[in-house]
Amino acid sequence: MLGGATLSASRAAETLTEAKRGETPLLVSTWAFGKAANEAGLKVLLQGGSGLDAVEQGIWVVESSGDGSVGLSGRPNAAGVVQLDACIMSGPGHRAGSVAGLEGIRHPISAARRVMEKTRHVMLVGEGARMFALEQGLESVEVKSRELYQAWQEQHGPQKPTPPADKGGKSHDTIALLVLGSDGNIAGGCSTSGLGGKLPGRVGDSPIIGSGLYVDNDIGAAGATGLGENIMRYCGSFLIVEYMRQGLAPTEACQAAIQRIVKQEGKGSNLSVNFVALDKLGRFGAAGTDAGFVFSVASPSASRTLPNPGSGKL
Ligand code: SD4
Repeated sequence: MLGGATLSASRAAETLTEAKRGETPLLVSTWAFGKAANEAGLKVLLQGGSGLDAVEQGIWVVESSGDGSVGLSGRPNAAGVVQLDACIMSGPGHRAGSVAGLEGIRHPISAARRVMEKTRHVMLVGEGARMFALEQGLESVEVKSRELYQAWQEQHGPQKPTPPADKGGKSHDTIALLVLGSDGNIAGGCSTSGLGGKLPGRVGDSPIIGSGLYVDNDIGAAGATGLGENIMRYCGSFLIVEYMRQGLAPTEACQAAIQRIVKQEGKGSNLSVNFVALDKLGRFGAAGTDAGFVFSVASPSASRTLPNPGSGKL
């Protein structure tokens, strides 16, 4: 029994073999801004680029769009500093790279990709991540975090302030972009400025492999947006991929993960937990607790933004 979804091994196998194979390449991403990201990624793929190129260049579009929740124009933390989180994952080789609390770098997704490709590590944070990104020649802007932190500490003291309680309003948004290539390989990425007004140093789900993003080249991928604290305690994206491994279709898997979270957190909570997913067969799906959550899907025949299928039975 998994989050209300019971599936025998034979039914799971049946589901996978009988399911209709979807069109590829396929790109699935969070929110309406994902549409432009998908289209940029699709163009990269159709011109012969890799899945990782599609993820990176698709996410660039949102990181440089002036959106208030991704990239340098994103939401500042309690001290007035924009700290960015991003990760990337490649199905072949099960590789991943991630940065968190990164300041002043235009494209955190590129920093994450460089961590994956140029280091023997998976995750770099804070000043180390920034130094690495600068060494890699990534585009940057001056950071003023030290002065801003000092002013903030003088005003509040280092321990006291807590970020404003998030009730799932418009204080956050994240791009998670999943790609299934025509070669059957899967890649994904995630980028955000995180929760507005967060405590300095707070890291959400987005750069955490398995929470904000997860890719398994044999099964599929999932990505998250919402209140990180309610996603990362459940390894949300990993959970969805595991549900798909057991035979659930992408939307069912997203809903099963939400049910699992709701069971623990209580039905009355305003959870702000939203997911997108795709599987190896080219099927896609999503589910979210936010009424306003939408997701975007592109393939060579269509590029659309679709409504939230809902969170299943709450
Ligand atoms: C975070 N999950 O930092 C991110 C924010 C987000 O829609 O996704 N907002 O908690």
